[in-house]
Amino acid sequence: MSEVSNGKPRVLSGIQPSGNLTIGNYLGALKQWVEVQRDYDCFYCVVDLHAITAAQDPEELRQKTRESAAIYIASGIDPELSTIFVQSHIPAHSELAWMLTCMAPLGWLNRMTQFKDKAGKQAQESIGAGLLNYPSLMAADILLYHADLVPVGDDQNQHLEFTRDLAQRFNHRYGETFTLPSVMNPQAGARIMGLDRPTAKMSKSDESEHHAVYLLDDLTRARKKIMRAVTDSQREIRFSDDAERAGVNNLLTIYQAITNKRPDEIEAHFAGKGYGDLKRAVADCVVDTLEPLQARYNELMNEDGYLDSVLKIGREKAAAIAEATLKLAQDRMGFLAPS
Ligand code: AQP
Repeated sequence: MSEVSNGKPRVLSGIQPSGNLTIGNYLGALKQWVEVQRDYDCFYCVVDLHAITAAQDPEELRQKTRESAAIYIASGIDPELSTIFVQSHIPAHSELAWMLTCMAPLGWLNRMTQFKDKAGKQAQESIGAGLLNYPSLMAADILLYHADLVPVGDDQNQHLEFTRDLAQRFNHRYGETFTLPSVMNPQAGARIMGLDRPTAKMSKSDESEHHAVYLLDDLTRARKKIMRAVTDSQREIRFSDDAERAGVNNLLTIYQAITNKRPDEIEAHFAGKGYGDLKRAVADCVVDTLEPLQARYNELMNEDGYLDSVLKIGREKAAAIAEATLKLAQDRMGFLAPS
């Protein structure tokens, strides 16, 4: 049931406004979103319903939601080409999520590594049920739009598999209803690691000061964080899967993802150079990426009414598609239509 609009297959993706967006979010998600928007009918949402799977301060959540939408545009998402909206503005996400939650086996949910990682950091009695059900909501986000492709960092691949399995289960039980989506990871940057702990994924909710470069970091501060990144006691600058060399590998990956150069070209470029040279080169290309993004972001936040109008148009476009899919799924499941 893939829906093709203007002859283009459809893309859907989102980011949680659960903190300050990082260069991990940019390289794993936003950069690919921009790259596909001419060839696909793209829907990009700020997934605030996902953000509340961890406690959020209400005022901060509201502010981060607007901030995230502005960052999407400042990163190069063109509202004329792509549909940008806020997840909670479309009630169909919550409604379909409940229907899918009722079909999701507990065994599948319990196997999700993101759940195990996040739940593992909390006392058993304080783990919210939303954290466990997160993948059913993500499945609803994707299936409502009959998305063909979902561009994400590789930490989300297991949730994509879950979405496909759940869609198949629904289609098998109630008849063809949902499109099975495919995952799309970037060639480089699918998993950017913490600058202070290069064996852990860079996360916007990590509280350590030198863990992540945020997209809205002051440029001097961003540069400092990279110059302080953990490396190792060796000298050679080359890509490696060795855990002990994770810091250098991470810096090279950031460089590769931003410059789009080949690994062999990059290794040749740094041959005979030191870690200080590598860090300076990474800091330069990160700052060159952040500078125009921040300038555009500041303009957008000062442009009265523009962001709200983008989100209003996005909501209307998204709602029309989401509501039609929800109605179909409700009908298939046997809900009595209101007269
Ligand atoms: N470190 C990363 N490297 C590459 N891609 C990443 N993404 C996140 N971190 C990295 C990608 O960014 C998109 C949005 O992620 P999300 O906000 O929905 O949730 P997340 O994956 O849990 O990201 P965070 O930053 O770690 O958030 P918190 O700390 O709130 O849990 C996704 O495409 C993700 O793959």
